[in-house]
Amino acid sequence: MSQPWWRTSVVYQVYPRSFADSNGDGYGDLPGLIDRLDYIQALGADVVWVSPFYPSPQADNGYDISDYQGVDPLFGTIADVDRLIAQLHARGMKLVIDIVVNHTSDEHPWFLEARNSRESPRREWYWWRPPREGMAIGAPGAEPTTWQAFFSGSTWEPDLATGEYYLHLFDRKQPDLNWENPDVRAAVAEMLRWWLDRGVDGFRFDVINLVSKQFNADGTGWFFNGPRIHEFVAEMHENAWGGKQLITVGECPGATVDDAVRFTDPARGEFDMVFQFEHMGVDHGMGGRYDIRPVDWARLKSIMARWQDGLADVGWNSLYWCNHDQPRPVSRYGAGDTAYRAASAKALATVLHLHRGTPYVYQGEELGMVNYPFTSLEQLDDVESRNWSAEALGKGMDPAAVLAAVNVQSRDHARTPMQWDSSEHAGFTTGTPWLPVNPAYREINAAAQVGDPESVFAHYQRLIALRRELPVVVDGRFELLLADHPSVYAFTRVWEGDALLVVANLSGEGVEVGLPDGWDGAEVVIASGDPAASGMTPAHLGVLGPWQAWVRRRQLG
Ligand code: TEU
Repeated sequence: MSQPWWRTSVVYQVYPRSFADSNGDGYGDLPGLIDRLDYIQALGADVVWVSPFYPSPQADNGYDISDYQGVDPLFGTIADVDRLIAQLHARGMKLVIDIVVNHTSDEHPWFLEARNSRESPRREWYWWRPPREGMAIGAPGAEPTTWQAFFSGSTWEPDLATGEYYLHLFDRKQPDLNWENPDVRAAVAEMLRWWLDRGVDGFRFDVINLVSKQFNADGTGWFFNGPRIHEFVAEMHENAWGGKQLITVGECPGATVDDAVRFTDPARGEFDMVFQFEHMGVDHGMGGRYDIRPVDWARLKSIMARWQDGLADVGWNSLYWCNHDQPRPVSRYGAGDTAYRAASAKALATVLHLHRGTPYVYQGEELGMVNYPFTSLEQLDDVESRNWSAEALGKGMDPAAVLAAVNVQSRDHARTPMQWDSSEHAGFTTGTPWLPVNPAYREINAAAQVGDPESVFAHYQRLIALRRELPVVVDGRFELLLADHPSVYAFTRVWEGDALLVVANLSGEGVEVGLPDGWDGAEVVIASGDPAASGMTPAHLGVLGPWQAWVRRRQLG
């Protein structure tokens, strides 16, 4: 059987609102993206995933959709999508669109109809429940379950007009669709087929493992990987794209390796890969993402290795350090704003791209963009950060501590405008950008890096080219070395006698480690950082400078 095309692909994620503004309104748009396709192509990515551009009240920047088959005027027109598809295809590239069907906007006509009356024919498209026995709607504790929403507060919003609560796992403006209802599932499949007819090549499914809910009348239940999840996904696959070769990725918070094997086993006909979250939780404490812990590399490596092993024979991994929901990796895991910023961006990229799976590059990651230095909570736009800050302040948390937490974790770090050049607003817009441009833009921008062989951008180009060149990068078996080392990330990849050794020092201090024999004199296929900066005599391979990384290749005898 021929291998699916996406096994050699690298996906570039665009958050359209922050990528490139063509009309000076301060918001990025689809024509702006089309103007920048040469840049993405030059990087070497062959698939572009675009975050939602559909009509939306923008309560969650488009992840609250009020019409699945249109384009918000903020981003352009449906003709722009057609042009985007045509221009990508002319370049041999593909388009992945973002499908958000766990919930709609509360302004979607389906929900407006559903909330009209208890008898509405659309009522059962959403989750409606009465208050607890003997309690008045809206009274504290009357909610049908004690579930907490991802964006703070209860998952249940009282609808006083009809006397029932509706379920929203995210913001109250994002009511959850009821997938138990076959009409909902049929509408989703029909919508997906409509986009396939327009020429899209794949889908990224937002929080798709939350669509099956176990809701018990006694107020217990759960919604991660619910009882019918695999049935729902397989049915959607069959009805929407059965028999077609797409690229599909399911975003699956809370999924285990075993869940992922089930989701991505080709024989089951569900997804090609999932976004898992285990490695994103490595700096979160029990209190969630704003309960911040230092990054523990030994733990992070063991998580990554477990996913590599678990999907080695069946299924496939997606590989990412960041996206529009995560802080910038250079600030989170790397050297931040220090002299080693670029070296750390290269080391992190080297490690990630040499794992087995499909790498995702989030806009600006390829430039080593950094977190925004927020000085006041007023500057935040992100609904998650704003709701969490309000709740934390309400509970009496010290405002300075609240600001410090969002300065590490806010989703807005990923959402400040793309840094194209050193002109005003970093070349993102001629107007006033909807979120301020990171002050680091004069130093960190695309114009300064494209064409410079020493740049972070050039390093990403080399890593992406290597994947196309060497089957061992795509298929090689992964073996973690130095598992307990607190800062050195080292592993081998082996495929039919072709072997790679990948070594990176993820710290600002020189280190010395023992590496397996036989690699002295092996061909260096990619390298970054300076061994001499270790302060030690680089007498052997295991002496590494700060944030130094390299990949060596040899044939096994
Ligand atoms: O994110 C779902 C998700 O679980 C997290 O990444 C989430 O953003 C949260 O911050 C965890 O702390 C997806 C989208 O990627 C995100 O942008 C949306 O806000 C969310 O679903 C709701 O559609």
